[in-house]
Amino acid sequence: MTHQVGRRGFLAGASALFLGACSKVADTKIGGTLLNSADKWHQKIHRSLSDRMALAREYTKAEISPTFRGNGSRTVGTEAYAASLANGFTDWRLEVRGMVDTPLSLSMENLRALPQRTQITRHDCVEGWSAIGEWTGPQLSVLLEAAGVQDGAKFVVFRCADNLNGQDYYESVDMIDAYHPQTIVAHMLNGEPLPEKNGAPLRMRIERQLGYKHPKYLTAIELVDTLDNIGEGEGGYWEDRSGYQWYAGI
Ligand SMILES: Nc1nc2c(c(=O)[nH]1)N[C@H]1C(S)=C(S)[C@@H](COP(=O)(O)O)O[C@H]1N2
Ligand SMILES: [Mo]
Repeated sequence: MTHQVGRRGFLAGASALFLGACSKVADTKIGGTLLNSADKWHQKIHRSLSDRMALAREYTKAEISPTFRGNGSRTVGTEAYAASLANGFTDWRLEVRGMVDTPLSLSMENLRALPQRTQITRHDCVEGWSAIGEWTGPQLSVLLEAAGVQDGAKFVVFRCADNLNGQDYYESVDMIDAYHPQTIVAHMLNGEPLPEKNGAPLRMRIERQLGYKHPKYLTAIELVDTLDNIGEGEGGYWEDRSGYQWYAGI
C-alpha cells in the first residue's frame, strides 16, 4: 500500500531524521550496507570507500554556464505530460517503492517542504560537452530514510516518464552513490523550476557520475536487491543498448 503523505506528517518525519543524523556512519544500518558493498567493490576495482564518498568539486555562481543544454530527451512528449506542465506539476507524484518499509507517494509540495541542498557542479556528457549549473533539491538519503530501506536492498533504480526509441529511460546506482551527500532529487536549476528540456519537474543529480547517470522526468525510486529483472539487466537505458559502463564514476 502506498501512503499519501500529508505535508505536516512528512515534515515531522524529516526533522526527526535530521536530528538523528549525527551518529557515526559505521554504527548505522546504512553504514553497514555501505561498508559491505564497498568491500566487494574494492576487491574488483580498487577504489576506496573514502574516495567513493568524496565530494565532487563545487563551483561559484560566477562560473555557472550561460546556457545549460538539453540532451537526450528534451521533453516527455505525451498529452499527460503537457497537461502536467500546464498545471505547474501539481499532479506530479514521485513514488518511493520496492524494498522499503513505507512506500511513499510525494507531491512537489512535499519535496519542496524538505530540507534542501543547493550545489553548483559540472555536468560531463560522454558525447563531449560539459556545463556548470546550480541544482537544488532534497538529498536522496532523506527520502530513503523516510521510507525505511529494508535489509538486502543493494541498488536504487530510477524510473522516468520519457520513452526513447521505444524504451523507457531508467538508471540505477549502488547504495554508496544513493547516500552520497551530493545525490539530490533536483527540482530547480539556477534558482528556477527545472526547465522542460532539463527534466521538469524532477531529475536526479548524482555528481560523481557521468551525465547519462542523471535521470530526468523522474517518476519513481525503486529499491531492489538485483538489477537482473530490470530492463535488459545492465542497470540503465544506455548500459542496456550501447555498452556504456554501469559505473561511470568521475
Ligand atoms: N529521462 C532521461 N534522462 C536522461 C536522458 C534522457 O534522454 N532521458 N539523457 C541523459 C544524458 S546522456 C545526459 S548528458 C543528461 C542531459 O541532461 P540535460 O538535458 O539537463 O543537459 O541527461 C541524462 N538523463
Ligand atoms: Mo550524455
